Amino acid sequence: MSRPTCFPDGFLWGAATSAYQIEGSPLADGAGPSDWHEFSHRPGAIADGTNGDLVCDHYRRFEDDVGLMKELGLNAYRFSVSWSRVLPEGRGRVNGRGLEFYQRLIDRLRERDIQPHVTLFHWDLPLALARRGGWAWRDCAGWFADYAQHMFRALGDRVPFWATLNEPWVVVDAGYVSGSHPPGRIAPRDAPHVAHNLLRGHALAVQAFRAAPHAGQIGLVVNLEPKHPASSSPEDVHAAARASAYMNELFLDPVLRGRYSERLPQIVGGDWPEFSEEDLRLIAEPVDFIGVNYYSRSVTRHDPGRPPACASAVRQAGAEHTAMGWEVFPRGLTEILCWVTSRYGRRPIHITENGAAFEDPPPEGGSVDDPRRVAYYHRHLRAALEALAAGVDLRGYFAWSFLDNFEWSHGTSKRFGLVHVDYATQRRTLKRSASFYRDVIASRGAALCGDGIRGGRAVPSSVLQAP
Ligand code: IFM
Repeated sequence: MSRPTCFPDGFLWGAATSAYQIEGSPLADGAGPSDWHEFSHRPGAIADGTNGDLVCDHYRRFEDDVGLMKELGLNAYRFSVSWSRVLPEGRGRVNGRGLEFYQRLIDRLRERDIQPHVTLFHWDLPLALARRGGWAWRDCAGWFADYAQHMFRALGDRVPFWATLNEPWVVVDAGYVSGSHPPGRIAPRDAPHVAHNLLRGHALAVQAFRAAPHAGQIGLVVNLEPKHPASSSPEDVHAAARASAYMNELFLDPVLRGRYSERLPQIVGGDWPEFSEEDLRLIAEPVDFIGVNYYSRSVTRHDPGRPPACASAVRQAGAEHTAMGWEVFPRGLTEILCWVTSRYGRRPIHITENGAAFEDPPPEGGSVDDPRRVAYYHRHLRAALEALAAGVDLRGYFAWSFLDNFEWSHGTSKRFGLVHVDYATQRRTLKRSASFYRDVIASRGAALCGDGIRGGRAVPSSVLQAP
């Protein structure tokens, strides 16, 4: 196969955000509270004491933000819908004004030839449902599908791409294993049921989508990372395999292979519940694409003190790390895309998130100088090209994130944006990574080849070396 030096026609060039992370005004115009609204106001829950009350004020500034997207040359924008804006109690009564916000956003995007890529659940669960047990409650799946159906009816004629769930693994792991996200519990016995109900909700929503004629496509978004053993000892090799089963196979195996990974019982101490064949058939409802969120790899060692996979990550001395402490490892993107393709068969993939938080300097002269983020994007986009060369059916790339935003339990202290946000004045400033990405998009990737980039300043070749 000849080596592609640019991305195919029709490739989605996007950036991504999520509702609670950027919108602000969480209770405006009849919206109900979400579990994240409640959680972020708990004393001590968020590292820097911030919350989603205002953040980027996107709810009121979305028209200007769409203008900025156009300036970058994006042809797609991935965002999520706040379930409790549309259904304040999570079910039953629809809040027309909440729905209108998304209708107007989508209309503005379409006027600018930017395709909406809509995620239905990016972690903010209506508080009314959370109080009844959230995803640990079997009925939550049905309520999610009902909400999805409202969205398909209202917007199905103008949304080409839908994702049901974003990173369900984080909902399980951070919500029920580490307790750093709502409901903030350490309840590992609930974790398999939460995972299963998320999958049932996903599948019921896909069925609802298929039940009416929609021209669009629907998929699931998962976060994946290669798990590399810290040593060649059998303990570490097995630990890496368990960690991969827990993170990478937990959701994709049942959706794409019709059964849970055979390694899961080892992970939950032989306690993986017996789920019915009927549920498993439902969960395997075919999807149109898989969304992959990629940030880093994990070098893994055996660690009996770290359930459920009894594995922990080892920081790589000498490697570059982002402000999140995540190793910069571009080759891992190629590796994980090839892994999906070989384990589950060649199928359309969107990179639905990829990006990095760094400690950026303040804006100066109308720009923010973020050379490390420029290099991060440069190297990961090249890794995406490598995946195409290896035969992966890659259809799109979404930078995380369009704007600096509320990074969950870290609050606004971690900045992932292509666009800097001054939270006090709400002023937006394009970072140099945004100009770089604009050049890549304009050249369909050709600007990635060779050492330099057109437009902005060149990236020194030393920065672009392996890994
Ligand atoms: O900010 C998050 C996003 O909400 C989900 N994926 C990972 C991002 C960075 O942590």
